[in-house]
Amino acid sequence: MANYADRVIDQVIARDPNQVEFIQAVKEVLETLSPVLKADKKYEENSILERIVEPERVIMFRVPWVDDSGKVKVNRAFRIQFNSAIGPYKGGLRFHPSVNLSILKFLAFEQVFKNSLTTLPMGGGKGGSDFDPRGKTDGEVMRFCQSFMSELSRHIGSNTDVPAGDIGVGAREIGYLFGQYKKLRKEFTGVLTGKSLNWGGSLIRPEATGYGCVYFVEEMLKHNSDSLEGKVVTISGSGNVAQFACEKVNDLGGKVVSFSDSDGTIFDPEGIDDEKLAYVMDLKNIQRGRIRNYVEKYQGATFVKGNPWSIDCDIALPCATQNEISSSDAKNLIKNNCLAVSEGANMPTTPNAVECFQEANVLYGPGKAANAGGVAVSGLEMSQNSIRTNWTRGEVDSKLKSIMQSIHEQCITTAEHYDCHGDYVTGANIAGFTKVADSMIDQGVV
Ligand code: NDP
Ligand code: 2IT
Repeated sequence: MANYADRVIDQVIARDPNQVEFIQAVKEVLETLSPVLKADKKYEENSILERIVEPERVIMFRVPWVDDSGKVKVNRAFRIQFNSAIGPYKGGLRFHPSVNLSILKFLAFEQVFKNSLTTLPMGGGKGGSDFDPRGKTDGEVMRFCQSFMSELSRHIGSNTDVPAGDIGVGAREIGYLFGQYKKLRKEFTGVLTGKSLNWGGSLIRPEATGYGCVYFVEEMLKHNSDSLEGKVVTISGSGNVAQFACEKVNDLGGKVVSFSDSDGTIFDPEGIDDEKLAYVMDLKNIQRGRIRNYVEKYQGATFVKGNPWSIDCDIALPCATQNEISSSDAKNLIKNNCLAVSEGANMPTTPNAVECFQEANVLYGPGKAANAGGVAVSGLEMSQNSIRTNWTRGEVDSKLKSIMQSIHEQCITTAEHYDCHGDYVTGANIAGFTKVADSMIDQGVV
């Protein structure tokens, strides 16, 4: 008879055969849990896997809004409240035309284990809509956000479910969402994170995911008696996570040579220093332009279609989206002697590509560990809101750094404990899982 994890994977596939991203994420976690499931039968006796793969609640709703020409548009939106065993649901909102139930369930499932690793009391959730903010005016984005929140506000709260940003949801969107929540509920609470500083946001939250991803790779290198100093780094994406990953690599003496978006990649062999990064931040965040504009300003750089994974590098930081490193990309990176991969994005590496990295002994930091800095500082924003205070930049940054160090330590010691030396995937999955699973057992069948 198939083992417990395989049987539950089969049930998930049978139940939702079309949810390919969700199935991928479930397999990735469950396939690494065998050592702990074998060592302690309580998980199987309590049907923990059957319960942990099923969201506690899925909310799906219509978002009608009016565009600038007066036409009524309709988008579809979701909030997946996946697991609240260790705290209120917590996780971002994604606005992107590709958004569907499978993608949000995979993201919410990942979030459960990621949040557990942060050491903070947060359950897992995710939400979003197939709305495409690209090419929309501020007024259109505002009306969409207001309509979205008119429904979502019934389902969230500072002690029940606290959304934040993700792809397509940044400071502008969080502002419009917060304004509408406050108006409808007549309360000023920490119901969203990633808020602006003037009205309850935390210093370092915008930087946190990118900084955290670089702190994580720094820990992996340190653990192998190496450092970021002088390393050539490729980064994909050019949004929030990519920008602040670049800033921290520069800080720590590395050289970033690429950014990308869904149109293609810019390669700057001279390195994207802080001045060029300031240009990219203005281009992407204020002008809302495309990354290809970079080569008009900096003549030494080139623009190519496709992703950055054929560029020579010591370190790769995928910071765009899921499944952006295929096995042939992984083979390219390995051929070019890439030492380490730290995932700023969620599930950017396909399962075959993960295998390639592990076989080639590339240091591979999976997203649920490497990009947990964002949600960790969201947790710190919730704490500051609750006690009505603001910590300094230095205070939040040093807490972020120690959380990333603790996540690295949990990965290493858990992998070691189960005889999987240096396997960050197994370490992260088992460490994230046991805290949530044990809490579910404590709380009974709910
Ligand atoms: P942004 O919206 O700020 O930036 C997203 C970037 O990724 C853009 O450059 C975008 O290019 C590119 N991108 C998005 N979709 C695709 C695609 N299908 N193909 C190629 N490029 C694409 O989002 P974030 O930087 O916040 O998020 C990036 C990743 O990091 C996501 O995987 C997200 O889940 C993850 N993450 C984010 C956290 C956060 O705190 N923001 C926390 C943890 C993880 P284009 O403009 O062409 O779409
Ligand atoms: O994927 C993620 O961890 C996020 N988008 C951040 C979630 C959060 O609640 O800050």
